[in-house]
Amino acid sequence: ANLRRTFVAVKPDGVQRRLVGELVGRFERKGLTLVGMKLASEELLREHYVALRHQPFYSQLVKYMSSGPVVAMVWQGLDAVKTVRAMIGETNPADSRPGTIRGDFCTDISKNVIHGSDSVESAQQEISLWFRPEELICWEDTAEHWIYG
Ligand code: DAT
Ligand code: MG
Repeated sequence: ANLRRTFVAVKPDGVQRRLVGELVGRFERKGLTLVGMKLASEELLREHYVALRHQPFYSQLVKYMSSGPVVAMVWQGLDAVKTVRAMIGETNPADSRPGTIRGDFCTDISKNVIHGSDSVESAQQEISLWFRPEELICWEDTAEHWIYG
């Protein structure tokens, strides 16, 4: 199976609005496997969004992302990068369908609750930026038989 890992972060607005449980619950119910999770508030954010450094909203973005703790996570599963992006919705909440995370929980592009890696390559980069190898736990998922064909 095409088991992949992806990096997800609940942004400071999601943490402040007590959405962490709801969002973790969605990924659990989907059948993804949690392999890493921690509360972080970091300088890593500049590096995390380095590809956007020339965008007009970059300084606003870094300020927002550093304004409180984020919950950094790694989720594993079949095509997990693509699956998580589909669950999150579009960058702009207004373009995100109801049922997606951004479609259900936010309205403003600059407070859009959650991050998910946009490609397998960026997932690998982001996971290694945010987590040390020993912080990622490989565990026997006893429900696997009920989730994969
Ligand atoms: P995504 O988070 O959907 O991967 P992105 O990587 O293009 O989107 O941008 C990162 C974040 O930057 C995004 O979640 C919110 C913010 N952002 C993007 N475009 C923006 C814009 N036009 N105005 C304000 N913030 C923006
Ligand atoms: Mg992105």
